[in-house]
Amino acid sequence: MKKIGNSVSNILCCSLAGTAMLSMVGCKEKTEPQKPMNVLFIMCDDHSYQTISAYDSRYINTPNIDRIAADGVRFTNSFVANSISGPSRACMLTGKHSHANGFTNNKSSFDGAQQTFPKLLQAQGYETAVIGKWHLTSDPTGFDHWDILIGQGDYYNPTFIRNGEKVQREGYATNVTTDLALEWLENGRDSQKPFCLLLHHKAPHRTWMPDTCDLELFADTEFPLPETFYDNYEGRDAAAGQRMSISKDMDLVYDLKLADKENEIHSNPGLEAAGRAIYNKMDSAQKAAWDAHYDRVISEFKAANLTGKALDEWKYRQYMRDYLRVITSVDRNIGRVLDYLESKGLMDNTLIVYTSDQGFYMGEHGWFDKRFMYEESFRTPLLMRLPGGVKGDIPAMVQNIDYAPTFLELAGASVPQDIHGCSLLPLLQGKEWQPNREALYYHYYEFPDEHAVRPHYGVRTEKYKLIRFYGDMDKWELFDLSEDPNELHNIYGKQGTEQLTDSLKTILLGLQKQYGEEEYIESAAVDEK
Ligand code: SGN
Ligand code: CA
Repeated sequence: MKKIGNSVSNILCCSLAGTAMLSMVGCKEKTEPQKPMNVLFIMCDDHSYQTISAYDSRYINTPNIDRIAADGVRFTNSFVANSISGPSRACMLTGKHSHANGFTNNKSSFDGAQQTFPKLLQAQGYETAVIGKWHLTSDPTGFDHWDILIGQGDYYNPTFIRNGEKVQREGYATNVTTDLALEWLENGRDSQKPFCLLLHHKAPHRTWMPDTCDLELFADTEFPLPETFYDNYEGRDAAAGQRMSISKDMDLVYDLKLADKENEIHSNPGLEAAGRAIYNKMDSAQKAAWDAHYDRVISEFKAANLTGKALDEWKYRQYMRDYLRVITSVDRNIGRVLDYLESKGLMDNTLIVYTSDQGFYMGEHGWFDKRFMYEESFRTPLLMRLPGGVKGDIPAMVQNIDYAPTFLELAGASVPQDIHGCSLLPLLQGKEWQPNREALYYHYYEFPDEHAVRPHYGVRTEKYKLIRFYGDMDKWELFDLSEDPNELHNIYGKQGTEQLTDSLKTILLGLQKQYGEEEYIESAAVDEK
């Protein structure tokens, strides 16, 4: 793929680029009135860029998701502001970092009275809808139509809340969510208005339950272990203290579906019971398909009697198989949506976005889950297809707070001053772009939680990352990403890094001031050990 856009050499600031775009739209309207571009914002939950073939072809082929990239752009340096579901969604809706939108962790409730891009698009004449995972506790606001899963939602026979009414639906969540989206596109919306549809799948969230038709895929695939699978976390105390290890924390019955009929396999009692309860919620046909697959896996597992590294590696491979089966269904359903848009002539006036609420560990560092500011979970896939826009790779460092201003600028709406993010539209149009920030700011707050990731904030430049973990530990980490892309060597406090550390702390403090969160670094300044 060719490279386009470069944040370093640009001279225009974000707001100036925005002004240029608005005047361009204004000029166009004089001669040729056009309906504003539709927005189809597709997001999956926990979809790693490692498992999208447009990014990485080691594990799976995702031909349909790749169609978006092939005809549009692939952001190669796309990041989130807070690597966890609810907070990430709140950042996207508001274009603001977590402390400013108030949804800092998954236990929060979103203040639906605040400004969001769907509300601003409604004011601009758009018809808006959210279908699928919502995860913000309070009811959606700013949507003409909403049909959301409750909390995380179930993979099989999920209950939705449709505009306030509970509806239980038979079938597999990714198929059902796609059906609902297609139904709204076909019959539900006002076709006189431009639309903005948030199609947000629950897949591939834990516990990675495949559709019955995909259960036999990858059955014989022996995935190579990631380079850092046996990381010993030396020099990284927060990494050592997590509870998201495939070896120690991935549950045989709950995560890996070894709920044997003989009741001989036992794991964490709470998780084991939850695993058996999930199975019991399926209907008889679903159970039969499930048994036809997992009963064989269970008997082979029992016969192998694995221990130690052999057991760890079996768990990793079983996790990969289920996760990739779930992605196969996601990709097939994205294909259905793209085919629909093509058949209705909507490809020429719809911006299509594909992303995830964060990245995910596919065994790197020995982990599943996310939360850390380390690369695999700080990054997130981002593909966009803008009709008439450029094609290829965009290497600029972008963040999920940038989506809201992008959609607003595309719609011809002005971008409110209090939005932290920066519109990506100039990048999509091949224009010069310079973000309104010196580097990326990150802050994860949720602690204590089931995976024991300590709260932390940090800054990332193109070459370096500085992180401060706080709470029940007070530790800094510094990585030279060009020398150490796997972030195994914490060089914080090492001789010769003093100047670099000072300058990164200055950038960090500057960002915290810019975003109005400086109290964190002020308390951090006490610790200069
Ligand atoms: C659930 C999962 C966790 C996961 C969080 C947050 N446990 O609690 O493994 O980290 O969601 O995920 S589970 O037993 O319920 O599957 S998030 O993407 O929704 O933020
Ligand atoms: Ca998630």
